[in-house]
Amino acid sequence: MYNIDKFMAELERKNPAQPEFIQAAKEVIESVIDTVNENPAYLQAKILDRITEPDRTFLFKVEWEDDNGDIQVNKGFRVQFNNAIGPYKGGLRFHPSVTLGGLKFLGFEQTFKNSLTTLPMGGGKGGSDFNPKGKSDNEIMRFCRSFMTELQKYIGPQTDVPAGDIGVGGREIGFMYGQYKRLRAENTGVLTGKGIGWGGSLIRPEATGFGSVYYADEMLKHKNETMKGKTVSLSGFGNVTWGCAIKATELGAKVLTISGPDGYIHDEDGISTEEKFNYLLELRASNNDIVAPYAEKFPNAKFFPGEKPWGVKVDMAYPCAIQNELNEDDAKKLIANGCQYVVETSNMGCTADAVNHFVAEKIAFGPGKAANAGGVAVSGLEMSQNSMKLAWSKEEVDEKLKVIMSSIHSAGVKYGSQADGFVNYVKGSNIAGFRKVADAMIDLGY
Ligand code: 2IT
Repeated sequence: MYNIDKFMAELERKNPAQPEFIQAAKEVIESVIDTVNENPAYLQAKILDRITEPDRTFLFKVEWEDDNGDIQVNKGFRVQFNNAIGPYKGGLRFHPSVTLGGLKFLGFEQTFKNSLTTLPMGGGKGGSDFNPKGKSDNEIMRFCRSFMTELQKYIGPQTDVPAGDIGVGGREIGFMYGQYKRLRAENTGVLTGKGIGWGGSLIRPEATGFGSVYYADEMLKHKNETMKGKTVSLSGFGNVTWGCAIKATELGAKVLTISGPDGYIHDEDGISTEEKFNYLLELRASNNDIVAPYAEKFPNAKFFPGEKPWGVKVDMAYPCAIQNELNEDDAKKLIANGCQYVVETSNMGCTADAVNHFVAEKIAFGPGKAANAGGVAVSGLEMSQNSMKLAWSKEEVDEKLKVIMSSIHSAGVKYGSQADGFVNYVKGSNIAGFRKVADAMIDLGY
């Protein structure tokens, strides 16, 4: 039998100074501890000890030259967490906050998220402490080239397939894929999130945001509600926020906020037009990492410097920026303002206290590894298309994405429904994601 306090103390001892990894592991273990303790095969297999240890981690040096001709040095990482159900799969994050512990949390989450997608993908994550803010396109290209020169030793279309994450979009994937092809002389689906003209999948850029709204729509349906007329707050302003804003608007909701490291935007008119959606893409492409210019471009909108959007009265909140961006105080503010749905679209966007508060207050809370799985799901569909050497239409990919999000929602309901009808999606999704990986690990031996 596992004793959770003892297990967590030992995990902390073995992984010092990695608070995000411990936070992610604790949430999963709290959800699955009874399932594990009631299953002799899991106990005999020491499954918790094995599932919390990454298969391997790579740390490497990335040297590149800036526009002044000065040499710059960054850290590069790839965490191959678990490949029991398929090749390692997960994004690359370029952000100054990137550390090994942070990527271990993301690789751990990715393992269970990918399991929930129904597709055969293991979990991995990588990236660099490189800060794209203020960099020229040429600097980004030189960095990506140097990063891939080393990373290509550890990845491959059948072993480990990276993609984008914060700071890594189509432009960066292009530079990295180009370098991979130069070095390996092969045309394979070694990365996903590729451009449409060179092996990418339609809907991949939109997929995380679209998927999260499809997931939210399932949560609403489960309570006999619809998106129509709901007010929505989003954080962030990148690719994920963009996809959410488009799909939420299409389903009849009104998106009121976006945010950046500099503060948040409140747009009473709704972030709801083609022009506004496209402006989000411009903000991201500028590499300035700020949202303030939105209020200059659309003067009816207000900019609130240094603040987060969680004080705005809305029916639904979607954190879409970065881990731990929504804390317990924010959760209390949202609930006090009548918010009924929280759709965690960033990875571990809510602190543990915030999540526990939402669940205790019986707010419908969709955890990141379920709600944001649409991105990696369409990455999985991109891999399928690359393997078959064909391309599906927008409609085909979108339909598959909808089916996947609905099945992820159902898995949460199956394992997370309580006697009073409340669905604890955190517990349900963790159990569903965990079981598939754990069962595969047992089948494969050690
Ligand atoms: O967090 C995520 O799921 C991603 N950044 C997408 C990963 C992928 O392989 O598409």
